[in-house]
Amino acid sequence: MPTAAFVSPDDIRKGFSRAMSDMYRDEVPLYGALMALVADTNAGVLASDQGLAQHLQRTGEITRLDMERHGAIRLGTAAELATLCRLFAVMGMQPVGYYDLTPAGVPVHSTAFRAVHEHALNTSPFRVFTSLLRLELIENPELRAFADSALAKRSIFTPAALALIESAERDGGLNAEDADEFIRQALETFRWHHTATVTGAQYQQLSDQHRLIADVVAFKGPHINHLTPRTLDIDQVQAAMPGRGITPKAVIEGPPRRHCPILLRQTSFKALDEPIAFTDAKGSHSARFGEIEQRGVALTPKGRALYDRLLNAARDELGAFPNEGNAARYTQLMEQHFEAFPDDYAQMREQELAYFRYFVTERGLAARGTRDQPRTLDALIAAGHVDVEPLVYEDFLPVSAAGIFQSNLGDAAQSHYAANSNRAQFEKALGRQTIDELTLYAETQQRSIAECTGALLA
Ligand code: OOG
Ligand code: NI
Repeated sequence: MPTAAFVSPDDIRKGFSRAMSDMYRDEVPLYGALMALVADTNAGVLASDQGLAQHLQRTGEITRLDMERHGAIRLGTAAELATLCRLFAVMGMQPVGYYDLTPAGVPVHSTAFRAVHEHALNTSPFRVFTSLLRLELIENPELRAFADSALAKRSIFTPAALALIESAERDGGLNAEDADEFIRQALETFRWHHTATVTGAQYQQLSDQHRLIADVVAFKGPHINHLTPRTLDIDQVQAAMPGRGITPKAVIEGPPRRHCPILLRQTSFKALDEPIAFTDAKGSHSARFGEIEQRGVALTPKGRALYDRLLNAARDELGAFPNEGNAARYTQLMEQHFEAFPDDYAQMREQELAYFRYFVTERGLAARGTRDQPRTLDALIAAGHVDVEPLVYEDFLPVSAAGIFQSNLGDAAQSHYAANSNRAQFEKALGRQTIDELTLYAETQQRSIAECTGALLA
């Protein structure tokens, strides 16, 4: 029997997220500069936009904004993914969504580990985009065998981390002392290594096959490759980046700028070239980059279908991957096509394009039980007894992710893989099913409706 009370998984995640951010800031100073820029921009936006400040207050997002970030790692084997899934479970993070990046020429498939309940998300929204390399896509059999054996030799978790995962699973949690130790030990898996496990020539061979394959196979562990803060105005940050010595990629991924932001907009700066000691020579490797993002309302399947259709139409008309040369035209095409997407929360709600949360107002409470109190949700909203707030998107976008991968792998030549998307194979490696993100949004929306009707109409 445990002697001390367990620390909640949400608090372990919060502590881990802070520890990861501190480690990354020490290792990549430009990340510190980006964090400062985002903090300044967010403070400016909140000061000038009272409405937005109030809305973030109501949903609880205001308290999580400063600590909100996501990271990304790339794993080499099914066993690594399965153990990582158990490690994240100790922090209340579950695999949400399945992303196939092979159509974009990146030989991985991925999920996002994150908290799933709105209360847990407000305590710490920390997420990790986690990719598994698809070794079967390496065409050269000798190179594939070499990659296989290099990965089989490494062990990316410390013995103490493994022991603490087991005790958390066995006892149902960790006490304060163990939780602190768990955070220290888990952090080791994500640390950067200045030494590679292969020779310079082997690294080159792997890299010639795909830069990402070298990034996974040549190192002791899956170093965190970026940590992304959330901004309230991505265009402002993008414009201010050069002034702080940061060069952003040419286009912002995701939807165009709107009054009512939808889904997710992201931009990044290029990976740094960092010195590496191979087993026989000195060289360099680039993997770590910086990214920022702005989050908007989560879309229903109908809204998402409209988003995908408009995005594809704009890209088809551009006729090429967005890049420096066609960035202005791309922005223009995106704005033009997205005129077909209502830029108004009330319309999005009426047309069932997005998810919302509902909150009881003071007026609603005061009118409770009175004779002419409205009896339906729509009537309660119209009477000001219930407020409507957009439900924030917590996940990722495959086309955007591919754009981020590509800009940082610096791959001019796009590779194409014939392989099909393979969720079943991914879930077999993971040791469980991934959670459907749309179900989570629908549940959060439903809970907030039940709270309102429970408080006002019961
Ligand atoms: C992950 C790239 C995807 C995002 O925010 O979409 C990503 C990686 O480069 O490992 O982080
Ligand atoms: Ni990212």
